[in-house]
Amino acid sequence: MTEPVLDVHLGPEDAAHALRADVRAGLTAEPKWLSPKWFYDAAGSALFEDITRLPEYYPTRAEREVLAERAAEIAATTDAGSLVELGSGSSEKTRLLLSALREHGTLTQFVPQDVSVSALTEAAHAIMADYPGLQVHGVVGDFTQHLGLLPGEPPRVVAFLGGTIGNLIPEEREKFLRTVRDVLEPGEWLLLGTDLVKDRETLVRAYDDAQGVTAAFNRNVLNVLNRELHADFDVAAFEHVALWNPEREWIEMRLRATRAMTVRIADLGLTVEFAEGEELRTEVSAKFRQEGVRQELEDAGFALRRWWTDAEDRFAVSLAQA
Ligand code: AVJ
Repeated sequence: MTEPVLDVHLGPEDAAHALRADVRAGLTAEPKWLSPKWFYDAAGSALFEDITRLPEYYPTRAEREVLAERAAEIAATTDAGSLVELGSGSSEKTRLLLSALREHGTLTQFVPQDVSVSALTEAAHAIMADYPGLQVHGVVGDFTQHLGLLPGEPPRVVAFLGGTIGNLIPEEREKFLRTVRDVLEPGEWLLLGTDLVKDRETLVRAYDDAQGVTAAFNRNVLNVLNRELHADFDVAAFEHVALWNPEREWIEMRLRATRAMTVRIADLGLTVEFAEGEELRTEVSAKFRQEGVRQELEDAGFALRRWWTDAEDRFAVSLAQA
């Protein structure tokens, strides 16, 4: 069997270095924070998969509905020669797109990008098995850092799905969109998934489900720190918090210390104090409006060509052109 081509821009040492720098910055800041990047070890990725199947967590289903309905139109509008998927892993949605693009007849290459070599290799093999003749060229890297070197037969469609752009704060978003625009040639495409602003109840429930899966996902980041940095967080002593920030229009996930604690992060030579009730921010998940998305895309040099939502207007998929 043919092997997928893999470009590796990010070795295990880079990830370890980034984790250490990030954790030191976040845990010595006031208020304390951690990057959502570190949720996704094997256990965290499995918990996220569980989240996507929760009754309260509508974004995955809503986005899938839009893609299922619009995949053929995406193919016809873009004539894509390659599909580049940033933060790949959402294999089911990828297949909706690949199938429609293959059917349309223009697609020769799939370029999945992810931070994890193992996830990428596995996904690449599965796709190659199901799409004979499709060239798969994986890129191991961080989508906020290694976009300069995106391969792909033109015209490329860069897909950034799931609403993951909402995990970036506005300044990071601006930089990210600019970078994507700069690696594309005029006429190439960005397919962007964004969760939409809606009533507080629906939003908070999606991030604080009845079964406590999101709570487990949130706390798991402390397991990651305990294992990777030899920290001694008492994970059970932190409570899951999800709240809607109406000014910023984003959901914030936090971990609240239920008692005063001293935590040692051995690999950083760092000791961190938590007061009882102190909250550590672990994620922002921004929600969007059409005019905001249009403006951010324009500011980055894209033109919004299509805007599609699910039947309940919960989630949007934008097709923008460089
Ligand atoms: C995969 C980043 C889009 O922000 O909704 C799910 C992650 N966090 N539940 C999101 C997540 C809590 C998810 N993204």
